[in-house]
Amino acid sequence: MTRVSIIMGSKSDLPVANKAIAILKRFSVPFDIHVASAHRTPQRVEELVKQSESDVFIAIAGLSAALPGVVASFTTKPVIGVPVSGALNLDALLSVVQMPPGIPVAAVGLDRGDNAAVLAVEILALTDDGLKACLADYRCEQAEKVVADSEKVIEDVQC
Ligand code: RP5
Repeated sequence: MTRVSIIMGSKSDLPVANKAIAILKRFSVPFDIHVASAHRTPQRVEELVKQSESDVFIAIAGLSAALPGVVASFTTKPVIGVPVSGALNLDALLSVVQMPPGIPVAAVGLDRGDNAAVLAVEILALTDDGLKACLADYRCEQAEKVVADSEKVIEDVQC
């Protein structure tokens, strides 16, 4: 059974989705992924959301980026929206962030499919101690990398 459903507005959003996929695979979270457009295939979006068994949705879209909000309109499960960068950037970002009251979308930064997946894992970890422990390890790894990077920079500068 899938725990996270990724829906992207276009196949061209795949590089952003791949960042989410890498994180979900790292945490062994079962997921599915579909292309469905809020404007071009609204009925397909509705069907995918209503039929999904997942606990969390990640919706990825650029330009007017209605997809995360439309996904949220069809479910009371958490929806994480990922705005995709383009010529303007603020367009997709504001579309994802500026939801009307009562229908929230948890927005991450431009192209941050990775953060969307980490947030999805954090939501699932609320009721999963194994995932909670994996997230703690992940935080430690990130801290160790920063320290290692610092030591490398100091070493390079001194050469
Ligand atoms: C959005 O328009 C998609 O999410 C994509 O980011 C953008 C461009 O779509 P394509 O022209 O690549 O299909 O709906």
